[in-house]
Amino acid sequence: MKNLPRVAAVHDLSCFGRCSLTIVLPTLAAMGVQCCPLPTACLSTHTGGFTGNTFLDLTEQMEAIAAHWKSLELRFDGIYTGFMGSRRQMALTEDFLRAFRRPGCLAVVDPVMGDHGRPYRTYTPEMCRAMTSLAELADVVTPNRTEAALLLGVPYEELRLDTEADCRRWAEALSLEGRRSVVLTGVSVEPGAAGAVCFDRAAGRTELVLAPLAEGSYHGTGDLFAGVLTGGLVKGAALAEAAGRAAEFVSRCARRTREAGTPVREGVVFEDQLWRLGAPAWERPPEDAEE
Ligand code: PXL
Repeated sequence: MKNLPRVAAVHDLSCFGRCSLTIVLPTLAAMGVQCCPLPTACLSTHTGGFTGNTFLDLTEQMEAIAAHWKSLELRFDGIYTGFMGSRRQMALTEDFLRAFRRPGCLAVVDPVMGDHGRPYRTYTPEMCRAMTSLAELADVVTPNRTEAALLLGVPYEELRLDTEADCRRWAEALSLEGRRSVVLTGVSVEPGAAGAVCFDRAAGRTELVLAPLAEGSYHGTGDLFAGVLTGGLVKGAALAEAAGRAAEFVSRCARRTREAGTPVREGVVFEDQLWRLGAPAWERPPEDAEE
């Protein structure tokens, strides 16, 4: 049997309130991808909707873990980066990408910086500049509208995603002249649908992927989207196919969360939907097909 694809996930561990590693680890595992966390920080909760959270900075551990992994000559099929606790962590993550990136290893940078037009509470302008520099090393970036505006240095109000032409224009503007692929989320160009616009550098094509619009906005949906996207890409899916699957899954989980009526800050409910990400019966090895 083939080895599973292996992804290093540079992200925080927020112990309550679904986001980052509490989403990414189970999601990648459900997709049949080995996820190796490189934790940036340990928090009692995420920083959106909770106050008084603890914050243990793991910058030094990041360096030590990366050094040990280097001595073990570990290889990854993908490196996925998300929430960062400090500017120094972004520089370390750049070093990590340079050290572990080999031909065939895909770097997905989710430039986590903010939402709804505002940077997150812990993100300074300096950190946003460092994230822009980290994102320049990516094969694929996955900004939301707020993050796209920060990456491009344009006012949030100017970066509108209401028409297909607008979506294409901004996705292509984020591609660094075609050097990186872009999945710009938060696109809503037709009633009742939401999704992403994808610029695929390999195909030189820009495509919209849409899923049924789910009312409400829950923590962790960006991390869930980027996790499913990364899993799909390291398993060999084309960009728009992986993004379409991610949009569909996030939409389904958001609808399910609304039905459950859980508080927004507790995050998107996804655990009982993970089975949907598993291999379909026709892709399972014959000895498992009956199970
Ligand atoms: O989902 C993004 C995210 C990740 N990690 C932490 C956060 C947030 C958003 O608020 O606070 C710690």
